[in-house]
Amino acid sequence: MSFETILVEQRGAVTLITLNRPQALNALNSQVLTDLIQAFAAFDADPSQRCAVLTGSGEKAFAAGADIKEMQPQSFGDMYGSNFFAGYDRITATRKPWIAAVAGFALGGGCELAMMADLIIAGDNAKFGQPEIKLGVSPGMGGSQRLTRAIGKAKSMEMCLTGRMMGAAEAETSGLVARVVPAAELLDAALKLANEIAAMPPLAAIAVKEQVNAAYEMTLQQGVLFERRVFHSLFGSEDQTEGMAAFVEKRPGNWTGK
Ligand code: CO8
Repeated sequence: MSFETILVEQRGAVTLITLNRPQALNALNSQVLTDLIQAFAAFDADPSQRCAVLTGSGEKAFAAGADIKEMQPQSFGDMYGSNFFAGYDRITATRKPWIAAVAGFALGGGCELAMMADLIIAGDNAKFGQPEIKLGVSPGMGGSQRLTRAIGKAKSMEMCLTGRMMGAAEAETSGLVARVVPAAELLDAALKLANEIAAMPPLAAIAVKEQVNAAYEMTLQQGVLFERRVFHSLFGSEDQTEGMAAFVEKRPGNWTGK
């Protein structure tokens, strides 16, 4: 499959998706969204693929935001009428796990896209920010919600109100990213982690993702009940039978995803 604005490559059970508009610091225009929707849908539908990595091209930027030049002439009617960028909801609906590997700028929509991932790994040169206020607008792809849930109100409010960028070290201590690695090692580290996740029983991986995401949507009591029911349901899978037998027999599990 070939795309105008992204590169997609299967590396074993891992799909690597690379934003590929380096001349515009990977700014997210409508074509990027169209391409990403197709790539993530193909990844989700392909049984040979177990985990994905989304990254930017080059070390300078993951993505420097939504494409300002595309948005500049738009009116309220254009934005509201087209439900501009609502298609990103289709990417967050991806059922299999995926990782954002962020080097350089992840600003505005770039930061918001990274936060749609199940987890972020950052290069030590990563810079996260929600600078939309400087353009007379606000976050629009989930930044005010996901950043606040990730790092808390005080830091999120400060970043969204001032556009201040947060470096990789602060992003790690604040809980925005899972891990920071030297920028030159970012892709290898992300692929290594993706392969580790890809080697897990696939139904359990989807179940874990649903459980952790439920923590953002439910009360504690509802979430714990949901978790327990998902746990119970995995006892209907072949991989549960295999996983527990493999433990008892002291051998690695052989997963069927059934
Ligand atoms: N959109 C379009 N083009 C961009 C963008 C962008 N977001 N960012 C960079 N570019 C382009 C530049 O225009 C430039 O192109 P050209 O050479 O043709 O002039 C090229 O990329 C390189 O950029 P710079 O020369 O500016 O590179 P610098 O190293 O000097 O600066 C920065 C890098 C600091 C990242 C700078 O480019 C910058 O500030 N970019 C804009 C960052 C920003 O404001 N992002 C937020 C955008 S708004 C947004 O994301 C809203 C999301 C919600 C939308 C949802 C709608 C429902």
